[in-house]
Amino acid sequence: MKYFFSLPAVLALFITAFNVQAHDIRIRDAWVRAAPPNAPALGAFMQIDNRSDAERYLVSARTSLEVERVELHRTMMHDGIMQMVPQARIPLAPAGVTRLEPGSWHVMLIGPKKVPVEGETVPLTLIFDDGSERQVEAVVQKGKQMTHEHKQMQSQQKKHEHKQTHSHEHKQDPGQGMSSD
Ligand SMILES: [Cu+2]
Repeated sequence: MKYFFSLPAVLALFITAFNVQAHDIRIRDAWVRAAPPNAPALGAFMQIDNRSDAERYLVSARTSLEVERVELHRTMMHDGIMQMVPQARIPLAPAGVTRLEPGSWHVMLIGPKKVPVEGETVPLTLIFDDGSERQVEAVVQKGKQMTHEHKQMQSQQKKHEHKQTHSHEHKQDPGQGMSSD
C-alpha cells in the first residue's frame, strides 16, 4: 500500500514544479485572424513574455477547435519569396517579448472543420520546452491586409484564398502588427 500513498505525492511535486516554471511565461493579446468559411488554415497570434533569464521555447500548440493539425510557422523570405516555414519550436529570448504576428512567427491551425467567425474565441493551449502549458482564449478578429503571408502552404495540396504575389512590398512594419489591433 505504500505505492498507493506515494504516487499522489509524486504527482503533486510535478504539478508544483510546472506551476513555478509557468510563472516565467505570460501570454497576452492572443487572437486568430478572421477568415472566409472555406479557409484551409487559420493564423493565431499573440505576445509571449519570457520573464526568466534563460532562453525558453514554445514547442507545440493545440486547440479544442476541430482541426486537422496545429503547426508552428514562421513567415520568411526564401529565394525572393515570402513563405511559411514549419518550425520545430519558437525561441523566446530571456527577459524578452516575442511577438507572434502576421508576417512572422505564428501558430497555424490547419484544416479547421468549421471556421470561427469574428468575435468568437478559440481556446489555445501552448506547450513549452519544460513541459508546462498555458491556456488562452484567442479572439477572432480582422487582421491587417497581408498579401504574402499564406501563399506558400508547404509544398502540397489545397489552394487557398490568399492573393499570390511574388514580392514582399506589402510586408508590414513588424512593429505595427499587434499593438494597434
Ligand atoms: Cu502559417
